Order: sequence, then C-alpha cells, then structure tokens
Amino acid sequence: MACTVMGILNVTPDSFSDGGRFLDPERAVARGLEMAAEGAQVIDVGGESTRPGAEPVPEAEERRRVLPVLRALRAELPAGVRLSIDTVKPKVAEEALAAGASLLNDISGRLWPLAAEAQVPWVAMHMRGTPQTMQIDPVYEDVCREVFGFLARLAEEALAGGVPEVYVDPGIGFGKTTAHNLELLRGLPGLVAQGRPVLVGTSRKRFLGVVAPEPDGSAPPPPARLAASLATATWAAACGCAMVRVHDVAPTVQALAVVGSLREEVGAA
Ligand code: HH2
Repeated sequence: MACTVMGILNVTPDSFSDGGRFLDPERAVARGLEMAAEGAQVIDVGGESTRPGAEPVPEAEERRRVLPVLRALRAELPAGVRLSIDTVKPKVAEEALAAGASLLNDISGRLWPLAAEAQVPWVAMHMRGTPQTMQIDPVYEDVCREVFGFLARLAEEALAGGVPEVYVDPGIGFGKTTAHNLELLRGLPGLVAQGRPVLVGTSRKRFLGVVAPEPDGSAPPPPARLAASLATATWAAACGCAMVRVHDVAPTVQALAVVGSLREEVGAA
C-alpha cells in the first residue's frame, strides 16, 4: 500500500514551526486547499500547539479556531480529501466531527470512544506525560518494546470497543530524546509488522536540527529542516508506513512517489 500524506494545518499563534501563519481563518482555509492541490489526502486541523512546554488552550478558544476552518474546508475540498481533527478535548473532537472531520487524531490516546461512536478512524499516539512535562528526562529501558507494546494494547482496546480503524503512531518528540526518536524510526519495520497502519510525524521536529546541524554546528530553524524531514518521510515510507504527517506537502508527495515506485518494483505489499 502506498504511503499517503497528511498535511499539517495549525490554526494557532504558537506552533513550533508555523505558529501564527494560519491563525486567520481565511489563510488557514487557503492553506488547506493548497495542500490538497499539492496531493495531501488528509488535512490535519489543530487549534492547540503540543510543542514541549506549550500552554494549554481553553476549550472555547480552540473551538473558535478550528470549527469555522473545518466547515469551510469541508465545503470546498474535493470529496476524496479527508479532514482530520488534532485535539485532546472531547467536546472539540465531537464538534469537529460534526463539522466535517472524519478522522480523529488524538495525541492523548484517550478519545477512542468518540471515534467508535462516530464510526471514524482514530490515531493512537504514544506520549510520555503531557506537553508540559514530556521532555523532562524521559527514560525507557527499551523504547521500541515499550512504545510498540503500548500501541498494540491501545489499538486492541479501541478496535474491541468498536473503532473501525486505528492508526498507530510512535509519537516522535513526545517524551523522547534524540536517541529515542532515532531508535523508534530505526525500529519502524517492527511496528509495521504488527499489522496496523502506521502514521509517523517527524516534520521539522527539533531532533532533526540535532542530527543534521548547519556546518557551524547550530540547529537550522524549523522551516530550514526540509531535507531532513524528507529523509525521515522517505525512510518511513520505505519501512511500509501508511501515512506521514508533514508541513511541506509538495516535496513530500514527490519523494514518496519515488519510494512507492521502488517498493512496487521489489514487490513490497
Ligand atoms: N506531532 C505534532 C502534533 N500532532 N499528531 C500525531 N498523530 N503525530 C505527531 O507526531 C504529531 C501530532 C506536533 O507538531 P506540529 O503540529 O507541527 O506542532 P505544534 O504541536 O507546535 O502545533
């Protein structure tokens, strides 16, 4: 199966990479349509940053940010392009699903009953702690065994509870050091082998600036991490992942077309 692209649409003032660029609803809708035209099959709309240390957003404010954008995009997007809601708040999730979202991307790992109720796919992501606490000295004995085991149990629970489809996501950067992120990416074939569709989000994340610094040793700012982001998206696709969550849709679609052709050639499923 080809790896598909989920385009990131952060309707926030403070996201780590594109904060403030799409807080205006008209701009957000235009960006969503642009990503769809570039080949994104899912547009993931979020109204609360989850970067380490981010301040929680009140429910009313999050609803005010995402609901008009979802409604406008649902009216204008081609039917084949899915809208996803990136939230951890049950009420925001419910209203977003009513406003046209048909995938629930929930970094808390808790909202699957709502996906069961609405009969939409759900993303089960691994996170250690909360965005406020997750980067305080995360420790694992065996990060792949612990994260993949957690995801297998969570997916089982959600499927048994009536969720029609569960994507599993190792939660790159959510309570993980650079070494943990790299180990999880190296271990992706093991997660794919569990048989559930795998979603991976590495786009522009901080560890890429550590792994691939500027020649002077400094970390490139998030928008300058495109090549590093493409390397990880390409890696994820080559490992058999089902979806990558990215800011830079057009170059990712181009890179994945090549990986898809190569995988067909070698007879991968
Ligand atoms: N990463 C972010 C947000 N949501 N959802 C899933 N399923 N997987 C991820 O890796 C993931 C996610 C963080 O990235 P971003 O949305 O670009 O930044 P911010 O949280 O600052 O808005």
